[in-house]
Amino acid sequence: MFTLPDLPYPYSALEPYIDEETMKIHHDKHHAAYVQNLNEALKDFPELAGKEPGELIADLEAIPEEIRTKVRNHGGGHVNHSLFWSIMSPSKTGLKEGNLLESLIKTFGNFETFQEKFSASAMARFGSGWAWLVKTDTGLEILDTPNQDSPLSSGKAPILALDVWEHAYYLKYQNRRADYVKAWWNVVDWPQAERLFKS
Ligand code: MN3
Repeated sequence: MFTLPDLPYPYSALEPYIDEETMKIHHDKHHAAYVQNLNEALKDFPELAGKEPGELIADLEAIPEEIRTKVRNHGGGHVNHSLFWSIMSPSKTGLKEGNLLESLIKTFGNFETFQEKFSASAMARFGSGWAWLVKTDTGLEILDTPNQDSPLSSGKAPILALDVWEHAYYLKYQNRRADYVKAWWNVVDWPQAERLFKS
C-alpha cells in the first residue's frame, strides 16, 4: 500500500507565496486522494503494489489495461505531488553556482531566459496540468503535461515541477495563474533541484 508522505515543512512555511490553507487542502485532500485511489486501483494486483510509484508510471504499457488509466492519473498524481513538495522550500537559496546552473546557461543562454520560458510553459498549459524542467539523454528541456501525466512516462527525469491545476493556487490567486507562477520562483529548492540533476 502506498502512503501519503508528510510535507517536509509546516503548511505555513511557504507563506506568503503559497498560503497555508492551500497547502493543507492540496496535501491532505488532493494528494491523499491520489494515494487512496491508486491503492484502490491496485488492490487486486499485488504484484504491482510492491513497485515504486515512479516505476509504475515509467512503464504504463506494463500496467494491465483495465487499470492503466487509473494508475496513470492517480499514480501520476502521487508521484508528481511527492516531487512537488520536495522541490519547494522556505529557505530562498537561489541558484548561484553549480552544474545545474551551468547546464541551464548552456541550454537557454542565461538563467533569466530559462525562467521566462518555464513560466511561459506554465501559462500555456490549457486547463489542468504541470510545467517541468526535465533531464533527457541530450540535456535539459522544458515541457508541460496535461492532467497528472509525468515526464517519467516518456523516459525524462523531472528536476522541477510546477502544479498549475487551479487547486494549487485558486484560494489565494483565483484566476491569476501568472501571479502564482511568479511567486513560485521564491520557494524553489535549488539545492534539491541540483541533487535531482546530478542523480
Ligand atoms: Mn495538485
